[in-house]
Amino acid sequence: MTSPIRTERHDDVLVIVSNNPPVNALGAAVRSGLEAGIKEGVADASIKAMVIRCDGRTFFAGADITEFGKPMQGPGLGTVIDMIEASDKPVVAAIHGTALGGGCEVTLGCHYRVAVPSAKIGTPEVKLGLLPGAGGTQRIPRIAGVKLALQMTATGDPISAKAAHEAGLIDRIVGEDSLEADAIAFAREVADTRPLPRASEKTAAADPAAVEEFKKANARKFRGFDAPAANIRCVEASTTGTFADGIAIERDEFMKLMMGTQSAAQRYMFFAERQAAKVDDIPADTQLRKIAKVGVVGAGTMGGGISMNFLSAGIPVTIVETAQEALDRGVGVIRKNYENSAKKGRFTQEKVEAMMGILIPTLDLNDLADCDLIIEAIYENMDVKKELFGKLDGIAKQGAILASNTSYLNVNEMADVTSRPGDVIGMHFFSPANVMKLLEVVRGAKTAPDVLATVMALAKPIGKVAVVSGVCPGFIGNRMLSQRGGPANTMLMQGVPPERIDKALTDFGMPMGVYQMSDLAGVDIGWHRDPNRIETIRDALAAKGRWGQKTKKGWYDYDENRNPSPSPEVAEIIEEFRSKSNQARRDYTDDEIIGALLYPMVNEGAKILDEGMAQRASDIDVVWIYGYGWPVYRGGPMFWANTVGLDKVVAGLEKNGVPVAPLLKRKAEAGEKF
Ligand code: TC6
Repeated sequence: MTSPIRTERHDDVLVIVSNNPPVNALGAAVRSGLEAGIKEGVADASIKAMVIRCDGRTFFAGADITEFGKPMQGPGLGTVIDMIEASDKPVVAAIHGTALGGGCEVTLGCHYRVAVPSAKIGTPEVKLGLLPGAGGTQRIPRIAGVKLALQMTATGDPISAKAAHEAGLIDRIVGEDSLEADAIAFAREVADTRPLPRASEKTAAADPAAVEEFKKANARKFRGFDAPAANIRCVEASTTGTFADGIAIERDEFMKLMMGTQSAAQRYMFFAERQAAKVDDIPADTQLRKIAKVGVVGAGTMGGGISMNFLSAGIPVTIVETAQEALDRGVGVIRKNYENSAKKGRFTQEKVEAMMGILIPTLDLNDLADCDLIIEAIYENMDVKKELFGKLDGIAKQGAILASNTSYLNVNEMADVTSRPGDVIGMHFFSPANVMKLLEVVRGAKTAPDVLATVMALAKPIGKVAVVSGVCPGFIGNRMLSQRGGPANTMLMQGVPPERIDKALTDFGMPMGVYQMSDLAGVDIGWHRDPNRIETIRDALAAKGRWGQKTKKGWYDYDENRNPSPSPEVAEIIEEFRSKSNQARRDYTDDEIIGALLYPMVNEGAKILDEGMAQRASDIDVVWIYGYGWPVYRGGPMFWANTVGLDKVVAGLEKNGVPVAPLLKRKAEAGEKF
């Protein structure tokens, strides 16, 4: 097999080039090749300096994640980097694209770094539940200080070439189109400079105040995760001992994380997210339809949020409402959201104007005639939606895609009122639609393959993670969510207070509990609005005006700042219902609460898989991570069920009298996983 690494001689400079598509991951062959390249440069007396660069779209984007968890082949990355640094001839990293993780660490082992202006550099290992374990936690603080090292390693967010240059991580910004020539010229400039700057020989100054401030500022973000604290410990260690001491601590912390469930879950999610974009029965080279202009029907919360996704990506949007006032309100909200982001420094006011400049508000549905994709975001009523689809069928140009943002209705019924059911699809955005990353793409019975492929491909430029769902009530996410209401109510009736149920879920890592979510959405949603008809606890709360956060009381009482506290009135209402029922009191541990609420969801996930409504278990996990804030370090409900043990899940369901899905039962009996 030919090596992905080649060397090219430019007089007295040896250029070591990696060509390992798609992202130049540092797999075993790349590491061996790098080692050989450095040896060649060191041994050749006519070579005075070396440059490391990559072909293709990016510098090394990190270790090859597919090798993790398997026996190591070839030289370790840390060994290769140490060897680069030990070279007695200067080595220059020539960076384009994204120098990430191990790729960033390779640059830090080099004596010098040059980068094109568009390059980014970062250590995203924390997002895989890891840390930069090839010396990154020790070299970054020694070059750029503790503060930036904490930021880069523990948040994992990359920084621009400009910021890296200012911090000393990049020595020179070079021409966007002349990276190799400029890197070679730079290598010649420094060819005779001695001593060579070696990060491992520098010291990092302790900065306890910066560490404390950083921990405090990120406490909420890091809650539940193991890796950020490990990154912080390693960076702190860079200030207290020798480089070798720091490396020993880094190794130890790295191995602990690598063996743990959290990193396994986070690495699984990395591939799950990318896998979700693929539709098994549609070839990757399917010709896509061109989406240059989008129409959105409805300028309410959903329609506005959906429009923002396209405007932010530079795609013009025609937004339609039925009344001027509603249209003005919707457009006003979009502008306000953008201006708030501009105030926070996310982009400039000019960018706000540019995005608003490609938004065309109208009251005339006929203005959608030139749109390539039309998404309806009107209220959830099948008759109204069908009527709209009938009209759109008469207005939309040939080849336009007609999409519904419904969260549970049957997309096939909408498709069947048109003369072009192949062009109809579901695009279920999650609220707030401009923020939430999940897009459930609902494949109707007659949806054409190129329509599905086009919508799946569109997700990336608008910043969404798309998952295909078949047509079933509530699709993947809401269908599973609906399974936890019943068990939660049973627990209430057995004397478990709502705040205990919610706390078990938030301690598990969910952003909110069942009742906090109900208060946020509105207790009155779907309520029959007859205050005299009180059949459920929810009816009783709604009849008393306890509609949730919007009325400052729902399942909880809320203060001026929307801080919740348990409500004595709610406790009384629940007790009244409880005493009238025949339910005996039952104590639940937190684990039992979690089992009672989440095992039925896993059970439903198994049915969804068995029915072919989801392509794969990992797609279900992607839905839950990006649509409902399931803690990524637990890997989504199906991955989590594997870690619990499917036999235990089955036993828990049976104990609570829930019929077990055949697929779940089969897998548990066979000792298999999802
Ligand atoms: C590390 O370095 C630890 C070091 C310590 C060692 C001791 N490995 O995202 P895309 C695949 S940990 C293997 O769609 P983009 C990806 O699965 C690593 N495969 O492209 C996909 O495959 P598919 C730290 C990888 O242009 C294809 O490449 N580094 C890796 O949207 C294209 O990927 C990171 O965490 C990898 N490292 O984004 C960076 N990376 O086509 C991870 C990608 O079969 N990577 N693939 O589905 C990224 O963030 C992005 O891939 C990107 C490019 C920004 C580099």
